Amino acid sequence: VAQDGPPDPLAREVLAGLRSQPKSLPPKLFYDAAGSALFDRITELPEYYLTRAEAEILDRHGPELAALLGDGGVLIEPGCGSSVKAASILRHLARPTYVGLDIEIDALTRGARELRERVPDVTVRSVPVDYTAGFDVPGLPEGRRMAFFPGSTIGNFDRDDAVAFLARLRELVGADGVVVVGADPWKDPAVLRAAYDDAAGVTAEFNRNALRHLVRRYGLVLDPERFAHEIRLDADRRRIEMHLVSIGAQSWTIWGHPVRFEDRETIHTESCHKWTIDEFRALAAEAGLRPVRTFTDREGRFVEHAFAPL
Ligand code: AVJ
Repeated sequence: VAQDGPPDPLAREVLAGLRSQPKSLPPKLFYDAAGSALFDRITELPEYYLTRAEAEILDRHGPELAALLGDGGVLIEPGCGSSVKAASILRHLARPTYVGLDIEIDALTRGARELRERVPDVTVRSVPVDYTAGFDVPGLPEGRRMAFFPGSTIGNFDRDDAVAFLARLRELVGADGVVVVGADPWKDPAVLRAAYDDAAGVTAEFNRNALRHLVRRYGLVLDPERFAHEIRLDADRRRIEMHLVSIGAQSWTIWGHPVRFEDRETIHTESCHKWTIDEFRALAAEAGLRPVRTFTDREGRFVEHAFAPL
């Protein structure tokens, strides 16, 4: 089996990342069922302020966001996360449609069920697609469109890719559409570091789950325990990087290809960009979007941006 080369597109991406210099893995690898459960635990950690701050914003400003979409509107969420977030907008509307895009069918099904419980009036469509690989969504119903990309997931993209992704969302919603994006701005490095290197070690487990996922999904022979969780802050690039650091030198054979690690060599598993409000607006402008509303939580830790096509 292992000698046959990478069996699917994800495996090809994994192999390419591990054979490049520096080594990397795509952050979507975190999110099998176990990783999604770990992420849910992260959102409840005292140090991880993002989810609570955004929930406060959506709770308080849900009606205003809903007004930007309007009754009968279509909310499209790439990578459907917690249905609570979409519900905080949709519950203020009559006859809304929700369209979830996700690679993990389980996440889609669970999200759809939970959303129907929270918003009885909603029509739910699920589209199984890897949105990071580009997408089009055929047969969308009539009505104004809002693309909804909460949680600071936009931060996983490098700047150029974030611009390209926002431009795609702008096209998806059309001239009278709205693009709503949650973004976590740069702040005190100690606060950022703690949020990504929590005392209970949940984020470390989440990071290692990228490798555990590979072991479970493809039967690869490697030991996730021989990698340590490491966070790097890069203030100039406005980002936090997650790495897995090799403990000692090691060699694996992955789908017939040798992959060698020197002692302390790292796999870059995620970047989380932290653009300030102005930086993010400048980035969105390059994607052909202009700010219409900007909401923050009371402590100013998190930002929900609403944009319209220029
Ligand atoms: C799901 C991408 C928003 O960047 O904060 C949490 C992922 N990584 N802890 C983030 C994550 C480490 C999270 N996003």
